[in-house]
Amino acid sequence: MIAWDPNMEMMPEPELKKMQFKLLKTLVYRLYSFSNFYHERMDTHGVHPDDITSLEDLRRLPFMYKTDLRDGYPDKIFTADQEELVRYHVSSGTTGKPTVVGYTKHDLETWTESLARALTSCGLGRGDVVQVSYGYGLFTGGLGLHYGAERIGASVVPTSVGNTERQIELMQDLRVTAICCTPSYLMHIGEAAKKMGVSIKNDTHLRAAVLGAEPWSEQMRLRIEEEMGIKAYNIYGTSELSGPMFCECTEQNGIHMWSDICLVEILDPETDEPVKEGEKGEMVVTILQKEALPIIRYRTGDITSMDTSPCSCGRTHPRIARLSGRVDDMLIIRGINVFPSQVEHALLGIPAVSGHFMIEVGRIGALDTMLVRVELNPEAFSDKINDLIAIRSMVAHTLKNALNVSVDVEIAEPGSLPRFEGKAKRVIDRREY
Ligand code: DLL
Repeated sequence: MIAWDPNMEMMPEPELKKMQFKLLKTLVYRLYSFSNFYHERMDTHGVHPDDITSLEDLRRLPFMYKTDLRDGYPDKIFTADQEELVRYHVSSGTTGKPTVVGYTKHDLETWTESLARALTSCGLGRGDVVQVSYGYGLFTGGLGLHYGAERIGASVVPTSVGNTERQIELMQDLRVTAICCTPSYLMHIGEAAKKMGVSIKNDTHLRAAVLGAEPWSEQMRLRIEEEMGIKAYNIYGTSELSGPMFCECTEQNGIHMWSDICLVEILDPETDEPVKEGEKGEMVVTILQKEALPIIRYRTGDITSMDTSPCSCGRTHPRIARLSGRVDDMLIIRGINVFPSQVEHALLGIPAVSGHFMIEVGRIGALDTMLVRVELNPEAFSDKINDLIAIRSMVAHTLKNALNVSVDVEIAEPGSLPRFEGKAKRVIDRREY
């Protein structure tokens, strides 16, 4: 078994727990002393750093939500000065404002090391040629995996997303052995390759894929592995935690959550009580070592279960199961997180449209589609087709700007979309994973 950091990855559990407690205690004292946000939160919650006397006392600390980052936009809750920051990444917020994550040099180092462990645990290393087809830029996927793959000594092909035919040519010409991208983009690459008369299985050197950033199923894994003749590994992370960080090992039996980097709780989202091991609940994560944007008890919204039994790979860090859904209504469209509340927020800024809308999500081939049906106000509605076309393209433009993803727009007559008596159900998701 090859591990990137064997001493850490195979540290006996009691030692790991001791380390976690020390890190937690230090973190809480630091934040209470230096962060107004955390100081006030802890005071309001009636908890003082002295109250943290064991790992279990983590539960006494207040939760943190995505909305806290949005409210702190752009950097109000950072605990490092701007001069100490070496990177920003930005992801979708729940409404108008995105969430910004800052990184110090140390934060980037921890993130890169976690990815070096992750990629090594999928059997990759020096000699591999890794094509990074996650988006580069504000999204954490591209740059995160780029630095992780360089760290393990692999040769990186930084293709980012798009230009699919060229990606396939490069994959062949540079003898790419591993690809990192969303599962749906890999399926799309597979389809495009077929059209070009290229068999990924027979005409390339690809042997592994590191797939994440959106939900995918065990059936999809089997299909990808069979069709492409590769091993497909599940990688997880969120921008608030730093980006992709946690991954399956070659046992493909759960995602290892590095215990020196984070503390994981699985809670019943209704009662906030921990569920039993193996039962599903919302994953709540505390990042133990983060300088610029500390994260304590972050409600990820992701549903999974935990397994603390030893993994046959020898790693002692607990594993989470494949994610099985979200507690909120966040959608992931072509790798971009979209909240229906963002759609509503953007639409309400357009005087011609009423507050009634519906979202239909589907898939053509391997690519996600999103259609937003928008009802117009009676005053804005006209039977002149050109007027409607102009409104439609204006709405599509506004939504693209707000969501960072192109959507189809259909204009609906006033009064024609469903009205809801209880909770509005505005999203129809027809995708199969
Ligand atoms: O998607 C980070 C990432 C990049 C992960 C590349 C893996 C690979 P965000 O854009 O902030 O960050 O989206 C985070 O995506 O809360 C999950 O709901 C979903 N997600 C991420 N990985 C997986 C996965 C990146 N393996 C949100 N399976 C998370 C299912 C995933 N959902």
